[in-house]
Amino acid sequence: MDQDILYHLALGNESHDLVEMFGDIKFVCMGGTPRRMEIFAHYIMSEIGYKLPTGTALKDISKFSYRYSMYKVGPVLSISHGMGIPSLSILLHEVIKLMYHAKVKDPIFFRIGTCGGIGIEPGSVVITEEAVNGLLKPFHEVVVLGKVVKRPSLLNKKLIRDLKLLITPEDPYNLIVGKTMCTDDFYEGQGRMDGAFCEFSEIEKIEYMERLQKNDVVNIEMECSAFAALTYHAGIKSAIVCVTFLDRLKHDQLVHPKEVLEEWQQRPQVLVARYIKRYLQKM
Ligand code: R2B
Ligand code: URA
Repeated sequence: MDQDILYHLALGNESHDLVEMFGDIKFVCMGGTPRRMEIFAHYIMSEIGYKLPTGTALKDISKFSYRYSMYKVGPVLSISHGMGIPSLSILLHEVIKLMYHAKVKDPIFFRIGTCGGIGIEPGSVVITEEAVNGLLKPFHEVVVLGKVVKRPSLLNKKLIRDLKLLITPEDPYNLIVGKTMCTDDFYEGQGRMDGAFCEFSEIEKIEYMERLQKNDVVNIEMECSAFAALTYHAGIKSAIVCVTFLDRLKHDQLVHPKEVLEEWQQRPQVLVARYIKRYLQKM
């Protein structure tokens, strides 16, 4: 296309010099909320010792899309993807095209997120080894021209191993590498009884959670299948690192205080920042 408008990012290849703006990107980090990704942008800036040009401040490049937030800190992009597969999928299409227009070679994509754990201590961090859909299959399915298109939701094994090695004895949490289930809903779709509707019993819920556990699912969130499948389809190395906010064998509601959840949310950021820092030091 001569003209490509990346509508949801408020960018375009004719309106912006995308090579000049993004040509040096090495890492794309995504997470659900604009606030978390702004905090990550500031954090990664101090971690990699990046200095903004004098007289400038970190700014939300996609502010005028009113959809997603995007911050650039040297070779790192920090972008919010919203909740669920549709929101993430729109963003990934446009960010993959952005990388292409900017002539970026071999970027690494991370999702740094939150999730519900199954039988693990809240505050634990999970690196997704395998992303499965609600039917426990390692695929992302999307209807294209009235037909189901099935794509494998695969993640980079070496990246998973390298991330796992970055935990230190001082880190106050468990790091688990395991299977993550992706759902299209936070309430009924994740077997919660506290939504506006619930048409199953507590026994059925517990049986379901135990079935997930028997199938080695350690956490549940709402984007992993699409994130893994679309990055894999594009030939982009990617990994998913999420902190668990609760143990779904015990609770449906998020009972921990906001300050505790905020502190936990930093854990995936710290691990991914360590990876980025080491990678850049080796360059
Ligand atoms: C984790 O948290 C969100 C729901 O609260 C969703 O985006 C996800 O995957
Ligand atoms: N995000 C989810 O998708 N589920 C949870 O239980 C917590 C965070």
